Amino acid sequence: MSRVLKSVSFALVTVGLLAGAAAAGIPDCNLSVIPNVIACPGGTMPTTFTIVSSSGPINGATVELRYSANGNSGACWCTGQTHPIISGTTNASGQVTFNVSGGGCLNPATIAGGVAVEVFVNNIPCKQIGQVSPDVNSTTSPPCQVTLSDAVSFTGPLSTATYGFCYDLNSDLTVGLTDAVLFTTPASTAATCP
Ligand SMILES: [Ca+2]
Repeated sequence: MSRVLKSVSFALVTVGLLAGAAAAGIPDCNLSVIPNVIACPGGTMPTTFTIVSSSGPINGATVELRYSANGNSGACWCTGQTHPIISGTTNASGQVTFNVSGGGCLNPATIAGGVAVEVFVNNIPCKQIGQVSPDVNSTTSPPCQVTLSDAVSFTGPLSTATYGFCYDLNSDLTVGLTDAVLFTTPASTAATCP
């Protein structure tokens, strides 16, 4: 290989490495796993996102749930729960877990303005999501609580496996046994704000 060719190939490798390094911190929002966030009175239901770039999990990324004005006012917030922006940091597996303490279903398809929650990763807008909650019939002021009326609302969709945005607690686009299992503990313990 001539000296010129060596120089060119070295330069190309360098450019390639730099591009890879830059891409490593930029989220691939389609490859990342970002379900609807679950709010539960007392914050006992975790929601985990997995943030990846084209070269794998992103460690140490700042992930923010930014509630729109209508999302913020439409939810129930337990006292002490930070909002309308809730922030977390990914671990080495690219995972960040939120335990939102509150209630209310925020469906982007029915909320005024069409935006409930925007997910930002390192200040990059990544995805618009909604919020689900076992406290589906929520008030907009604490104490948020899972009560009989919530159980009554969940019973129909769960027993007939009928899809509804607010009853799909695990964001798999179906309503079924997994959602029923998730609903059981907050319902049976009448989850409420601390
Ligand atoms: Ca489901």
